Amino acid sequence: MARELSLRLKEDFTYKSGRIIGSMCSEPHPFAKKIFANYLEKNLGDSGLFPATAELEKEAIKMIGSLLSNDKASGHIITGGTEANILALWAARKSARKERCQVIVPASAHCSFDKAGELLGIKIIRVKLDNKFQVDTKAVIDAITPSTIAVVGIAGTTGLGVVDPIVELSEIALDAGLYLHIDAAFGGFVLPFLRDMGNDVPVFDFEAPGVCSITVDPHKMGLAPIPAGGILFRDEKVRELISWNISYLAGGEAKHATIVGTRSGASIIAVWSLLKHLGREGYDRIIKRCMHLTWKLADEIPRIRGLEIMTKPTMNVVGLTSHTLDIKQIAHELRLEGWAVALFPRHIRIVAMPYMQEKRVDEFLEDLKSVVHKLGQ
Ligand code: 0PR
Repeated sequence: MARELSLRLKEDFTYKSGRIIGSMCSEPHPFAKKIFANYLEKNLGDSGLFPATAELEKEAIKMIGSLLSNDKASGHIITGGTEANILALWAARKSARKERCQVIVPASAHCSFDKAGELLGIKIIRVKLDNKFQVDTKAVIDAITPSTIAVVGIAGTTGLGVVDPIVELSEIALDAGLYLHIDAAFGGFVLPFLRDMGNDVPVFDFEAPGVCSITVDPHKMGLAPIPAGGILFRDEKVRELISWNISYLAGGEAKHATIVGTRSGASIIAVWSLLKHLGREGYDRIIKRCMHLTWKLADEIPRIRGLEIMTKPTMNVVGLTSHTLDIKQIAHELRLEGWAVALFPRHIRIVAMPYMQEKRVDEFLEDLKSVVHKLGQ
């Protein structure tokens, strides 16, 4: 079977190859992989059977909460950023108790907000960005109507890793009595460590008083095995809004505040262990390496004639674009060379993930140069 599987799975990309250069997911940390494999039977859908695992989830949330300036946060390790964003809008809708609901999101918001909108019957209003690709806060204010229940800010956009002006959004939300959710699915495991290293990181988390919940995914920059998303609510009261009592379980009565019922305890144990194992210093070291590669890419790309970067990177995401060449063609040629880049409408996204080696980044830059040269002829 091992041989058959290796043959059948040959066509898949691997992170080890260093060829996946545009993804926000990563090869899980080897330590977390081992832990994960040991606890596959744990199910937090029936937490009464696994109270010790449930306790580790509380501790993991507390650890992540303290990275985000709130060790009183309440929440769950769930399937991913999509589930987290849906849960946040669900909590917002419950707290607003309105018939017609609208949520204001930046134009750069991840498509999971559109999924949430359809599922929850909420109209998603996308507002424009400014010239730094941050949400235009004046446009947010202008978009508020009596049906608005929430505002979303992003700390690490999907396309460019940009952080919205969260303090301003917090003031707007508090003034208007609106729920504020921050999508830090990617940036939540980057920004606290950039701050540790003395970088000037604007407030993006629970330190801003209007923030009610944050999405933060261990399976992106946290290096945890999939599935491991995270939803953190400011306190237990917000989580309670979407909590369901299940009375008949084998483990006794339990409360679910997640979309799924049966859910992986192994994910949670892996996240808890990895947070303890790496500690802040471990993550600091990883982010430092990623940023070194990011600066290399951001320096080298504009040196290639015809190419430029969309904006100075805030975190380990680089947007490559061109005024003279078609980026679709560049992405196509790079793919033919075996590079898995992400293609957005106006740019190609490169993410300097922890598994990437400098050698591979140099090879990528060489191939990029050749592709651009060929297309420019
Ligand atoms: N929020 C942000 C800011 C994201 O970038 C992503 C995923 C999510 C939420 C959703 O996270 P999950 O995939 O864990 O549910 N962005 C990833 C990326 O851009 C993966 C992705 C891409 C997921 C497209 C879904 C999708 O339709 O690589």
